[in-house]
Amino acid sequence: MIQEVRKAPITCVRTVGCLAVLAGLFWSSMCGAQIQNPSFETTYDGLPHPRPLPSFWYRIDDPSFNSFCDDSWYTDGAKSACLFSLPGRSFEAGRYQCFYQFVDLTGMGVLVFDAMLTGDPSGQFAHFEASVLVDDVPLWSAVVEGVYLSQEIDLSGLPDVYAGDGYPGWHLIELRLTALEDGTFAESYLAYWDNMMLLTGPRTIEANIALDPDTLNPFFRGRWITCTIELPAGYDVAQIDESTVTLEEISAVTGTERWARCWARWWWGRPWGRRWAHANMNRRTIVDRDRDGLPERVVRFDWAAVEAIAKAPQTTVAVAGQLFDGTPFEGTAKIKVMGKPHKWK
Ligand SMILES: [Ca+2]
Ligand SMILES: [Ca+2]
Repeated sequence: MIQEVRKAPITCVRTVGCLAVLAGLFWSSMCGAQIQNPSFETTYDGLPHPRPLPSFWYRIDDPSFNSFCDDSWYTDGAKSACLFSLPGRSFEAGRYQCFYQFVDLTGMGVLVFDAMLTGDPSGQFAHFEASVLVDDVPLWSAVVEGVYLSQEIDLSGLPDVYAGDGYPGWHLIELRLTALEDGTFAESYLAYWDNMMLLTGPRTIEANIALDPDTLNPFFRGRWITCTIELPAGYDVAQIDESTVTLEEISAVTGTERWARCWARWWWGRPWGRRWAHANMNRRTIVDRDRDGLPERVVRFDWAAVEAIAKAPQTTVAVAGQLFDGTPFEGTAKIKVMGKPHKWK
């Protein structure tokens, strides 16, 4: 149960104070480019009520919210940080409470964290939004009950200087719980945060995967499952390194392999034929089957190998790989598996 804090109303602290910024800069400059207390294991007794709060994290309070660190949920160490709404208090849309910290993100590519949204006592999260902001811009948010593990925020596009502080490389990371509507709610709504990490490598690109066929029929077995890989706008599918593409543990058979050579076999043994066939096959491995303007790369997987790992009635499989510059991508697709009639079993 969430115990309401019955102390004097909190004065909202809505200014990012210069002292706080300088203190953060000073401390972090001693410790290098990292988030201080990223797993929320280090706490202090905070006001307005003695309650464990995360050390090194500043906060903006609101009298209708509260926050703490404890062991009621965590994914790393033995504690996490929690922002929550107080039951019975009135809210206006847009009001929030947050933790924030200035961090030197020089050379960092990805911010990774775990989060969990829940309600007390029913367990159903509602009316509020949990979000992670970088430089006051929400780059991740959730409004649905659940556990969110290994969430990633791309930091690679950040400008060198955040206008809010003016120090090159330094940026504001903020965890926030915001009311989405006006109202008074009998339950408390909680957002937990834990296990924040900064990674220097590129983020994993979320790929859109389609399989053909996407349904396996026990009365028919083909040679190949065709897979199209679509990347978000700004990424070039021609940069996908075919040799790295896998469906679970199954390696892709790619455009320059035997399946693609078959149709061009006549050309294969002729002068210039092999070079022509390679060029033409590579062109043919880029399509736009869903006609959304984003090209897709075609690879194939061995039908029998996929059939061996697909379980009825449906299996979700991960297709992953890398671009030539090492940037990883990953996406999932569902394979339906038709059951055999009873007399066949
Ligand atoms: Ca922790
Ligand atoms: Ca497309």
